[in-house]
Amino acid sequence: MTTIAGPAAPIGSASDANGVGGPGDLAGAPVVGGPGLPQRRHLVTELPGPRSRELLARRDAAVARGVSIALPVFVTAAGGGILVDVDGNSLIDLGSGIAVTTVGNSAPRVVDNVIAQVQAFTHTCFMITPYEGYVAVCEQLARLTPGDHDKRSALFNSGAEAVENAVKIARIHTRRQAVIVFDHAYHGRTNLTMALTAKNHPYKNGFGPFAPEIYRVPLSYPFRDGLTGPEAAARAIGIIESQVGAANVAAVLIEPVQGEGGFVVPAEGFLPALADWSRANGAVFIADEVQTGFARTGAMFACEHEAVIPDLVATAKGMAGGLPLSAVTGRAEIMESAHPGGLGGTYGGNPLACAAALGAIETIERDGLVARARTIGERVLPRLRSVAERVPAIGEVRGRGAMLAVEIVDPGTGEPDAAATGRVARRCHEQGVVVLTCGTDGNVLRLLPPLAIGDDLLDDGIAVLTDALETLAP
Ligand code: PLZ
Repeated sequence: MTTIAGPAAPIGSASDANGVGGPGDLAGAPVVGGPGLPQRRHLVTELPGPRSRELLARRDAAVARGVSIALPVFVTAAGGGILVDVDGNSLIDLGSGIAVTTVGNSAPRVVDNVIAQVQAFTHTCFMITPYEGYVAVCEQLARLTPGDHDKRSALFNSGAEAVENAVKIARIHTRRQAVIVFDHAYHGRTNLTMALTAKNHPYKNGFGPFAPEIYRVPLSYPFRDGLTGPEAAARAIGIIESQVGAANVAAVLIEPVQGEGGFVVPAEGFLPALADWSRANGAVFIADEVQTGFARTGAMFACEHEAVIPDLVATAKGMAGGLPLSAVTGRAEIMESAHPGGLGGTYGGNPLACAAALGAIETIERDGLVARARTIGERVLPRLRSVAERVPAIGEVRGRGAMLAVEIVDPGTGEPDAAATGRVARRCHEQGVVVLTCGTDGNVLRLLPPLAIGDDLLDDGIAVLTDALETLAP
C-alpha cells in the first residue's frame, strides 16, 4: 500500500489556526508520492513558481534565516527520482535530501512499516518501556556493518548525535581525551560536532567557544596534495605523535569519503594505515559513515572498499528512508564501556524511525541497491570525465558509486572557483535538476541521486548538468 489519503498539508494546517493562508492555497497539488509518480522532468512555471513564492514570503516572516534554502521550491510529493512542487513542476532529484532518500521518497516498504507502526503506537521511550523495532534495527546494524566481531549498537536521532556519542564512548573506553579529526571534515552542528567540523563559515563562525581536546591533521586529498595514501597517512601520524602524543588519543574520527568537505576520496592505503595505527596505539578508530553508509558508495559501507574494519561506526541518513534515526555500532567491549544509563535520549530509536529503517534496509537488500549505486557511478563518471576533457575549469571528477563530484577551479591558477560552481548549480536548478554543492571552498558540485532513480531520468539530469558544465568552456 502506497496511497495515503488525507489533506496535502501539514503546510496549511498550522497557519490555518492563525488565520493566515491555509490548505486551500494548495488545492490540486498532488499528495501521493512514492515510486508511482510519473518519472519525468516537467516544468510548468518558472522556478520558484507563484505558490512557492507565496510560501517563501511566509517562510521569511516565520522561519529563522539561519536555516537557509538551496532551491526555493516547496515540495508537495516525491518518489523515485522526482520532486513535485506546489506549482505542479516535476524536478529531478540528484540530492536525496543530502543522501537520505537512498531508497527513494515514500518507498513502499518504508510507508507500509510506518503506517503499521503509527497505528500501533508512536512512542514509549525505549529507556522506559522498550519495543522490538529498536532491537531489530540493532541486530541489522550488527549484521551489516563491517567485521564479524561481537557488536552492540545504540540509537539516536541525528548524525551529529551519533558522532557525539561515538566520541563519548571512545573517551570512557580509553580513559583518554584527545580526538583526532581531519582537514575538511564535517561531523555536525552541535557544540562538540562543530568543534570536530573543519569549515568555519557557515557552520562555526560566531558560535564558539568550542569543545577542547580536538586536534586537526591533514587529510589525504589526492587532487590537491599529490601524495600516495601511505605518504599522507605518515604525514598525519607524524603530526599526531609529535603534537598530541599517541598515549593521549582516545579516537581517530574520519569520514571514509568526505561529504560536506568536498567528496574527497582518500588515496588508497590512507584509511587502512590510520586504522592500523589506531589499533596499535590503543585509540578507537571511528568511521563517520553518516553520509557514505547504506549502499551510497557501491558498498554497504564505504570502509569496505579498503577492507577497513572500524571499531565504531556512526550511521544515519540513508538508514531510515527519510525518518530521523542514527546509530553508533561497534565492538562489544568498547560499546559496553559506557555504564547503564550513560547513553540515551527521549526519542533515540523512535518506533516510527525504527520501522522505517527496517523497511529501508529490506529495500536496499531486496532491490539490489548496493549494485545499483555502482552502476550509477559507472554510468555517470564517463560522461562527466568526457566533459572534463573539454572544460579546463573542471579540476577533477571523482567519487564512489552514487556519491559523485566535480571540483571546479580557475583554469589559470587551479584555485577553487566557488562562483563558477554556483553558476552551474543555478543553471541546473533553473531547468529543474536539483544538484548540491559542497567543499571547504564551496567549489564542488555533488551528486547523490536516490538509488531508486531510473536510467532515463538519471540521463536527463546528467545531460542538464553536462550542458551547464560546458558553459565553463573557454
Ligand atoms: N557526519 C559525514 O554528512 C550531515 C549536513 C547538512 P545530521 N551532513 C549534512 C547541514 O548543512 O547541516 C553529516 C554528515 C556526516 C555527520 C553529519 C551530521 O548529521 O543528521 O545533520 O546531524
